[in-house]
Amino acid sequence: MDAEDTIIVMGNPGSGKSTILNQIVQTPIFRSGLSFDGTGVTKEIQSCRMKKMLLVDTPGLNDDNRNARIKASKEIEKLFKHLKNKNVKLFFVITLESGRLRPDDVLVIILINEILKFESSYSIIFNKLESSLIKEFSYNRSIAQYESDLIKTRSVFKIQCNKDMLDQDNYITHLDNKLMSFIANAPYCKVPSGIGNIRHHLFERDVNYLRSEIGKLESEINKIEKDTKKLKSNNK
Ligand SMILES: Nc1nc2c(ncn2[C@@H]2O[C@H](COP(=O)(O)OP(=O)(O)OP(=O)(O)O)[C@@H](O)[C@H]2O)c(=O)[nH]1
Ligand SMILES: [Mg+2]
Repeated sequence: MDAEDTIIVMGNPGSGKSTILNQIVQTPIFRSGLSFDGTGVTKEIQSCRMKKMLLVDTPGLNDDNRNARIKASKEIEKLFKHLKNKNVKLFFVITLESGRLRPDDVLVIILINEILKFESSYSIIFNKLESSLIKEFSYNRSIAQYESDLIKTRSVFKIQCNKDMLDQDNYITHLDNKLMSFIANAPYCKVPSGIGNIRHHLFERDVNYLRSEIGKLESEINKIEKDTKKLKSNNK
């Protein structure tokens, strides 16, 4: 074990990465909060030392803004290049949508594991979970549909949604000791010496695909509206 644990949080914008780190430090060192311009709050790697831990915050990877997405990828690549051959602890912070994993979050896990050569162990923190899901939700059960052992992990922690925190900036609440012991017991991942590029364009393809599907739906709706108008005027 290294003298100092390097704790890296990763994930998509708004999942609560910076907020979690602020709870650990009990000070709003990492900027967190609502985004008003549709792009992530954390733009660059930010770190802070605390009690034999180096806490590292990263920008949300799949930002809606293409330039921010590219910048976030470059920042993360730079971080891992800097940490080459080191043992670090990697935490993906994820939120659910109607009790389901979001494909974007799964893609983040896959793309980061890809540059780490799929040899790493990592942890997942489910954040902002509805109380009904705290017991029921199982990561490995929901990941089963992806039919890949590469994205399985046993190191999972769930954080219940804190209603007081909703849309707050730099909010600090009491620190959960269970979170601290989860972090202390989380597996290490050895960063390889060669770090490739994050294939961030895969997010783009998804967005473009969605755009084209939305376009198709819009023209179908237009056609239905026209046909309905025609039918109505024929019936007059
Ligand atoms: N209700 C609730 N809101 C939360 C919780 N955790 C974080 N939030 C809110 O979610 C918003 C986004 O949190 P951040 O910590 O800035 O998210 P981030 O992952 O660092 O986002 P980027 O820096 O944009 O990548 C903030 O308004 C937080 O107050 C939680 O447990 N419950
Ligand atoms: Mg942040």
